[in-house]
Amino acid sequence: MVELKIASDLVSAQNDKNAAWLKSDYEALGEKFGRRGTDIESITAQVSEFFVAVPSWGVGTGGTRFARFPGQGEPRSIFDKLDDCAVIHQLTQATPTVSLHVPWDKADLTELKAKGDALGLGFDAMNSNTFSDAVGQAHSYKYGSLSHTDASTRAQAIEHNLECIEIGKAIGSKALTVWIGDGSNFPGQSHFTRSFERYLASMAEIYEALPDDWRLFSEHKMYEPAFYSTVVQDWGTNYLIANTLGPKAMCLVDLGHHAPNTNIEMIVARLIQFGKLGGFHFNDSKYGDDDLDAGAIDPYRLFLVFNELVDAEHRGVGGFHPAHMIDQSHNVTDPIESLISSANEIRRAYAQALLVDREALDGYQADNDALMASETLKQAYRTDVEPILAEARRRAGGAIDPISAYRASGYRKKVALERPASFSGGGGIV
Ligand SMILES: [Mn+2]
Repeated sequence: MVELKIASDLVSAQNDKNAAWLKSDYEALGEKFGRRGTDIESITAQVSEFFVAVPSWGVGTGGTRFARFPGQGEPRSIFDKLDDCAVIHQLTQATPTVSLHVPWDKADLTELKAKGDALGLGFDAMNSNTFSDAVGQAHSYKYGSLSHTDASTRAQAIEHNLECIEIGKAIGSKALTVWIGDGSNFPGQSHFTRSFERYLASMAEIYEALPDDWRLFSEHKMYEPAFYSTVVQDWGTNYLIANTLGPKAMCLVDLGHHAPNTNIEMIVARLIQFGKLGGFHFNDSKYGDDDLDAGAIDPYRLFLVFNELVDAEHRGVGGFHPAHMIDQSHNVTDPIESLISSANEIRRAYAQALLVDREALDGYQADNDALMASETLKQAYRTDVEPILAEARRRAGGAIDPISAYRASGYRKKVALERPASFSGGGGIV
């Protein structure tokens, strides 16, 4: 029996209030789909099977380089974080797994696994941290980690990643995500070739220790914390890494880690074509690595990314199972509400991408009919799929209107009584 953080009576009562409009809107949408030969039930079934992992670090309030303003009732430990993640999954039925960050989430492994089991949560990719110094570690990462000029610092960073694999094995994870802050702030500070050689040699040792049924995700980022160059700066370098290491190594695309206006959906298509798309860190951005909520700034771009994923599914691309994870920082919202909203936005983009008439699009592409090709995508994107998302949640036992249900539950006020405000750092934005 899964432990529920929100009383199921409350969710039912909230759903009763919304049942009438949902029934009517879902039927109307089904009718509309019927006229163009699309079965709404098949779309709802696919959406119901689409899941995204919540980041443990996302349920705490983030910060900027300038300040962090703590929220009410922030989680004090990984166990509190898991409670918050369980709320998100209970209401959305879209986030059954949590991605952990070590050493932030270090805990007794038996207790960790038991807590996940009790809440009905599994564990997604493990995230290592060699971009900040843990208390008491022998060598500092100020000048890098896996690519550091000093061999003992590199060895320490490798060892940390091996520890993450061990922790992940104990709790049922199947992937390790490596993001490093390594790079330089001044031209000439680092030797581009030698630092990348050192990085590749370190990653090869981590790869060597990876169980056969695991995947190793490398994550590129063009700047920050290094402001002149980063060792893994873009998808090309990321592809070289995955290709050099071997079949278990794949590229992770964090939507916020590119220059403004970069055609991310095209990067996604290229990585799919060459079998190296490992997965995503979903978020949104306006200027840089803003870590805003998925779909908050440019929902059309999110749709276009999903358009590539659905296209690959449609073409039956072999061995295609990208990991879906959220990676955001919440500075001005209740993190639980932001993550509920983001999980819904990600499902929305998926549902809309499922509605693209692929046969028509193929035809317009063959005829070089640019306008109608674009209209075909727009027609799917303009469809209000909220009744499908809400119906998928309702059928799975979630909330028709999850944010209202969350607010009505008083969960935040309740945990605020048990959890004192924390002014500590550790925003954890990777
Ligand atoms: Mn990320």
